[in-house]
Amino acid sequence: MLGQLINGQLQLREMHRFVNGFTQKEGHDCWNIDHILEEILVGLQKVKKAGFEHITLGIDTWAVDYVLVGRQGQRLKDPVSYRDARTKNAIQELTSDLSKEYIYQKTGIQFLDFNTLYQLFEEDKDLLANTDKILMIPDYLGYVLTDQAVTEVTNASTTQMLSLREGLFDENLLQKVNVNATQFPKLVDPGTVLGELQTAKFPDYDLPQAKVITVATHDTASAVVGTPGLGQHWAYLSSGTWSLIGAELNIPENGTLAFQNNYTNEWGAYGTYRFLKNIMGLWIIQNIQKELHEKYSFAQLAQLAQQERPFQQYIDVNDSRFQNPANMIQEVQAYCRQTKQVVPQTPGEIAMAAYSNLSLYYANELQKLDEILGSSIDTLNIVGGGANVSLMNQLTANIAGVNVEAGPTEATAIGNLIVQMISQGEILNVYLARSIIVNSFDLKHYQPQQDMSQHLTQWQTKVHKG
Ligand code: LFR
Repeated sequence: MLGQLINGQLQLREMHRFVNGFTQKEGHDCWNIDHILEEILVGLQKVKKAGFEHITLGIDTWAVDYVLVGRQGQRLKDPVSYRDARTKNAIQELTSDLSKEYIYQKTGIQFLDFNTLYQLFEEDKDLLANTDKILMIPDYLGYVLTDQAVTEVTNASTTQMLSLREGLFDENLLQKVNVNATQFPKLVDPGTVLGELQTAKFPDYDLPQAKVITVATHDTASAVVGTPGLGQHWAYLSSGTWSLIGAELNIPENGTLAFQNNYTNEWGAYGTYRFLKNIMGLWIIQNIQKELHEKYSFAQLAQLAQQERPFQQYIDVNDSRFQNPANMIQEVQAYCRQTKQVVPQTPGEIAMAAYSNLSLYYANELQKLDEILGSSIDTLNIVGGGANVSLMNQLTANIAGVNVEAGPTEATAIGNLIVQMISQGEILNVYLARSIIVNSFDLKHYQPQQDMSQHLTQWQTKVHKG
């Protein structure tokens, strides 16, 4: 994504897009990281062809996954996806002698079985002993492009191994998973210059001169930077493969209520914290769409759903059975059958079941946020691809009784660009950046139209007792 500030407006131009996914390799779901690298180079080549010979570049990706690098700078194995089943029992095993309370007190990070902590716990010990560097995915990509290695904090915080108080890796936790702090390159904040793109390393590509900036490399951290929340009472929902719902805090909140509700304090750009919860998100819809042989676009699926009645079944979309099922449609249907509810059959019914239950979950978490933070959130800013689904935006407004501001859909790319622009002195700070976003993109407003809170109460009684 190419971004430029022209007459005080942020302009985006999509230069290249590619599909990313994991495939089975030696019994594990692995990412094809070389493919990602090649596609980045193709994208950069297109940027140069479009006439941009000097650029800055920022890379963000999903979190928690990593690459093990050996002493000669070589990759020791393909990175395993966090959706791989290897960590299924890891939380239980690891916390049998290091309590959950201790880990949460230390890190403030939610318990997700795929956190880096549990992934490393399942790694081969000899391999770890031969590992020179443990690099988070965007740090690895930056390393290959520039030969410079760092550990960027927004992403590193999702390892569940950083100490909230000291701001460093916690030795106790590292020891538990047989790694030590020297295997992580130095911790840096978003906005740090990483180095120059080593064009000579990639002779097959005609590349621009690029200064690589370490941005908020966790995609969700970038998305929050790119969310134009105004005033004091807004929450965000970064709605993509995952739905991340929460608030931006200046002081972390890792008290008992936050712990009991498994809220996370991931580190954000500019000294903030992402106090949020992971919800299964559009992953459910993405799988449904694929299983329908991509016969319908996402927009068409939403249209079909719109013709159905919402709340025909109450589903816990965060049930781990939906994390990586062999077949999502069958999994949703089996859930409904087992809980003695109407089984959705048509594409529209299945999509509506997913959308309406995602909206119920969002509304539930807005209540939780108010309860934990003592806040009264009146506006939910929805960004990411999910902001295009008006059906869900309106349902969420109706169930939660809040205003929904939808957009921009490319908040992650925008947040990435903003950190680059701030680091280069093109934009003064994140507050100004957010007002630039409001002036640059069409945002849609949704107000509650019909009180649907009774469905939340029923869902809470039937599905989500916590
Ligand atoms: C979103 C995201 C979430 C993280 C999950 C796994 O893309 O980065 O924030 O919990 O993916 O990395």
